[in-house]
Amino acid sequence: MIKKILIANRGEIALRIIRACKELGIASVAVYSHADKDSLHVRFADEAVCIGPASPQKSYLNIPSIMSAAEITNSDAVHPGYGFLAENSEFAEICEQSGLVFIGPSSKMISQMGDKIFAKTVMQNAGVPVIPGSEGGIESADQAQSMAKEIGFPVILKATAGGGGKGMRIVRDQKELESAMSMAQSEAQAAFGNPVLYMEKYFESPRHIEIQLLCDGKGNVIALGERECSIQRKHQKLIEESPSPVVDSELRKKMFEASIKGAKAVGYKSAGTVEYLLDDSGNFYFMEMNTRIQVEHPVSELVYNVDLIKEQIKVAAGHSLSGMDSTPEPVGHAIECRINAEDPFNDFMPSPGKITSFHIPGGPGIRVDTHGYAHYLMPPFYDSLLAKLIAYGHNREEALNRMQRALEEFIVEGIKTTIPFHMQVIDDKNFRKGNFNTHFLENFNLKQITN
Ligand code: MV4
Repeated sequence: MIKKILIANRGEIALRIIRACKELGIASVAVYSHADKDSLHVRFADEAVCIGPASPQKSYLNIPSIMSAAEITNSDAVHPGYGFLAENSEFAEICEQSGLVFIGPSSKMISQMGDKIFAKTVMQNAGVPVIPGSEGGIESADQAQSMAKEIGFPVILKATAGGGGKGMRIVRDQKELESAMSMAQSEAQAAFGNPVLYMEKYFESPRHIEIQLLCDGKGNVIALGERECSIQRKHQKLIEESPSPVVDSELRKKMFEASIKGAKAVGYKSAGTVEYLLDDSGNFYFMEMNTRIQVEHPVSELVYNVDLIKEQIKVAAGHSLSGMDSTPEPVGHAIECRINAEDPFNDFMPSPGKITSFHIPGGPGIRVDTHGYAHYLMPPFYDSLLAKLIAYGHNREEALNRMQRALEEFIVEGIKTTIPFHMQVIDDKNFRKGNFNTHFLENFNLKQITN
């Protein structure tokens, strides 16, 4: 039984978790930094505890402060959201040791999947297709040269402690390899405290497709479709949708089978996501597994008619998923635009500050997850996500048409946002046709508009 959840996060995801708690009859505790004292998560939670100054290191990443807040409020579980401590195995371990339910997988699972080489190896052993490349880490420049010769250029170097694109290097021929290796190693050491790299065949124009899983840790695994996440910029996703315009029921079935096999092999529990690259021939390859709830979870919720946060809390409380269809069919189409406080006409520069006017769209098929409101001061200390605008339709075209009109209804004044950028992408011929890959935004010609 979970009676009170401390939410170790802020922003829209903290609100999202509070909503799930209310629907389940569970009390919620917000934690907040000095910069967030006027935030909606503080107002909507049943209780709120200040955990430190604005700096993330001193507040949302401050484990002793968060543990104290859990103790004084008599919380019996912690929901980490995404980012911050969500994939910090030490935090999960401290929760486990203090008898607090960490709403996520075990600390051991987080550290195992956090080691990308280990994750690839266990998935490969479970029969999941993985990106061809080194087995294990790279141990020397000589070894790297012979590996690259075997794999064939171009190759990509990745940090085993990385993920999401940090510390990666594409290497196109053997004379670049040694210097690329030493640069990637230093970057990895600086960013993650671990210099170990692995090597993969570099795919020139893949799609990024991920499978949403929900697992009860008792052997029941449900696959809640794929998300198409190819529209990204500097490894930040900007638009996600489900289903993918290129995944048919045959490919979906294969991706489900692989993902379920992998999750069962590692004994996964909680919500999780398996990331794949998909090539032009319809082959998919495991890249990494995310052990958290993700920003883009709402598109899966809409097409599978499920509340992923409530389900995540229920399995953490020991509920079983037995008797449920492990591969349900998608109904309709959902697409999400991330509305960031950034200036798309100035290299997506962050645009924090006071929101002077705020009007959210509505009507059929529209969902907005946001912590914004009129007169809210968007702080400069955290990520720039202000709102997730999600459109649902019977099919992709209806979802896109709803998205377009909802973007037109959305009013945010006082700061710059990515709304005008999204309007142009949703209008793009190739985007409309579903004809894009991970390089779409590199080649996208954003029309300068001033207002
Ligand atoms: C790749 C890849 C091609 N081949 N791996 C990994 C993290 C994700 N955010 C991007 N990643 C990629 N991994 C192999 N084997 C292409 C990407 C990738 C990418 C890589 C470098 C620069 C920009 C990129 C944009 C999208 C995807």
